[in-house]
Amino acid sequence: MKTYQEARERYAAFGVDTEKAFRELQNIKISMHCWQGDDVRGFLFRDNALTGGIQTTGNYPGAARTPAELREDMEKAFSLIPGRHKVNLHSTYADTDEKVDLDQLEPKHFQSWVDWAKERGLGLDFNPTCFSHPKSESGFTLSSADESIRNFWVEHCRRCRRIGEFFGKQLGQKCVTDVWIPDGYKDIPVDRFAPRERLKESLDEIFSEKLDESANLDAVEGKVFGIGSESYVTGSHEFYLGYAVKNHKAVCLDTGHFHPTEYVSDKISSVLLFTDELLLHVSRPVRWDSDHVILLSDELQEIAFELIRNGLFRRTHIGLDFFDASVNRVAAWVIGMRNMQKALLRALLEPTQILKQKEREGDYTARLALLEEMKSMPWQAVWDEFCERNNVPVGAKWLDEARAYEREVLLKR
Ligand code: RNT
Ligand code: ZN
Repeated sequence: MKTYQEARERYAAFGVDTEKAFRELQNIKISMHCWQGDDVRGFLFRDNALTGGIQTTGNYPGAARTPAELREDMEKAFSLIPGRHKVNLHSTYADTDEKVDLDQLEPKHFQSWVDWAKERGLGLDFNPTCFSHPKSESGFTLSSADESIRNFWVEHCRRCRRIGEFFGKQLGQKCVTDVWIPDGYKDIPVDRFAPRERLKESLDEIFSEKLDESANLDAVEGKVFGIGSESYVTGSHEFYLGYAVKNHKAVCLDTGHFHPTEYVSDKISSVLLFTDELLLHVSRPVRWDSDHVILLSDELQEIAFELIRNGLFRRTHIGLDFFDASVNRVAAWVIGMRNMQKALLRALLEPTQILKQKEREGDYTARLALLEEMKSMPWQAVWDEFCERNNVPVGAKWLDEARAYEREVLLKR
């Protein structure tokens, strides 16, 4: 493309090699969360309401009802997204006719997912599902004061790790198994210590089993509050940061899980100084942890800069986490995945060495001027070229394909 050649030359003038950026971007996998496809319902307990203080709103037609439909939808999305990626599963997305509860799950209940992932060259990530279940109704799971409840969830998480390890071994790429629990109090508690002490004990039990670290990576995800846990969340960020540093686990930073004036982009460099690997749940909070589809926003861009500028992407697992039921679900995936990639590409096209040097020299004028000039460099032409080379639609053309799929498949459900 002529515009690409021009863009290539303009970047080259700053010492940036667009071809190298392509090679880097091609190798960055993003974990596409299955739960956008069916509003976090899963297949094990179709009648259970979504609980745990998270919520989907909207009733856009066409949500997947079976594992086969969900896979078909994700395949459609992947056909519109450049590169080869991973799929993030929750335990309730098991594909089985057996009536199994969460404390009985085994790798075999996910065999069809593994077969599919193998066939498509996809990786898999995994999550225990400590919500939307009668045993989480009290609002407490791993930090419950009720021993039998706590044991149930410990057993669930132990099994999930084994399933994660199975994924990793079968697919020859590490599975990230992320523990998030909704536990917390609506109103101000008297004892903030005891639930956290119990959560620590539960995690110690869960992680006591040694698994193959090249196949499974444990991550722990905190948050500041949820619906129904406005005053206290057992698994806070500080709790998990401490736990992860001490026990060599990965922290999961979800971009919707902090006070609205905090930026996850500013946390990455600190967290990765004291932990080996990081998991990101890229989401978009609107006034609360609303899990809107991610935009190509300033903060998404800043996160991408943080990952690229110091090579931290090599120790970071990028996953998406949003669930919007008011728009076409396949489109939601495509918009989110492509936005994440666009942000990474823009970061890869930055003349970072020049900027760092200006900063070291204290030339903040040049730093500011160049950063602003970079915003109007022709990165779009480079992105289009990347899409073309990956045989996926350039520009808004993907929407026509998503619409055709909606007419032919989704609206007939
Ligand atoms: C909830 C957490 C968690 C979930 C998924 C479905 O606040 O972000 O990651 O969104 O497990
Ligand atoms: Zn999350």
